Amino acid sequence: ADARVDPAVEETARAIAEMEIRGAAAIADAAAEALATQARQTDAGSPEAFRAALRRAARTLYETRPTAVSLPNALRYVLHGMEGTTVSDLRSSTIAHAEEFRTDLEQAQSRLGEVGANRLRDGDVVLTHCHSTDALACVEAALEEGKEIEAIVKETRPRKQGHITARELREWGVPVSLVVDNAARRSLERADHVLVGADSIAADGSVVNKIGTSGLAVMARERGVPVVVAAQTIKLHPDTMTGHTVEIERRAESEVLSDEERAEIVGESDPDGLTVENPAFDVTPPRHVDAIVTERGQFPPESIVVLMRELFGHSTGEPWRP
Ligand code: RUB
Repeated sequence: ADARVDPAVEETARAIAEMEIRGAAAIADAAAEALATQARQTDAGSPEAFRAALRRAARTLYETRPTAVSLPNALRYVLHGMEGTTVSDLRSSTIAHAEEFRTDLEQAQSRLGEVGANRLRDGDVVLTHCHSTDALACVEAALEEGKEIEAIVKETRPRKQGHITARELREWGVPVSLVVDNAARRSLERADHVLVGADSIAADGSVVNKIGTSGLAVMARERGVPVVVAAQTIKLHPDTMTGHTVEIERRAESEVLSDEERAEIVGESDPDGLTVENPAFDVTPPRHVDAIVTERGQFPPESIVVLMRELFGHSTGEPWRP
């Protein structure tokens, strides 16, 4: 009975934890791929050992980052697809489900893009935060329809994911103004939409996304600029239907402050007197969100729970528990 986690799964987990693989959709895709690899590589002698190996792999992946619900949703989808009474049946059903998940993910994103593109008019300026493949899918679809789109891209400290967004938009020929995060309110003067992604969406329509999204949404409301959240349904957080909250990841001080910078601030004072808070995400309340764009159409945030019940009514709890 070999319930060892495959080295390739460990490597995917490391890459997610260290943000070489990042963004909710990419994390879900990599996790499903890793489970398929685990299924292929496990030389389990019994169905029980096979199941145990897959559950351990899922747990290893689950423990990397806590906020993007696409990760447990992906793990649950693949593990629930593990069917059969022999190792060989379990293996093939798991691999098939992982592949199905990954194909669906890609198709959902392109359908979502077409829905989101309907909101964008020729000549519009979108203001983005962080890097979201779901948000960019809306821009891409609009471009394919022949619309001209411009972008104001927030740098997104401390990890500067705005650079990834800017690079992708430039590849598509979109004119990009890169701005520091502090320029958000001023930049809203010439924005037609705020367009962001999501890591998790709660049952009340709250949107959990990169830190800074909620402040941006408040300012956009003040300026009368609509806030559009592009999020495939795997971003819906089923546990929030039963009152659980979404855990906000806190990341290392080193992302914000180098050792030298710390030493300079602290000087001769007690080093414990300086702490760095580095939450990676924040919560935007539904009243500051104009629309959630999914592959199933566009929803006002207050009614997203209907979709959540339909799609995830029975899937809550830790993914490796039946
Ligand atoms: C990424 C982030 C993105 C969402 C959506 O945070 O907040 O907006 O994950 O991305 P991090 P996508 O860089 O910390 O992972 O639409 O690609 O799923």
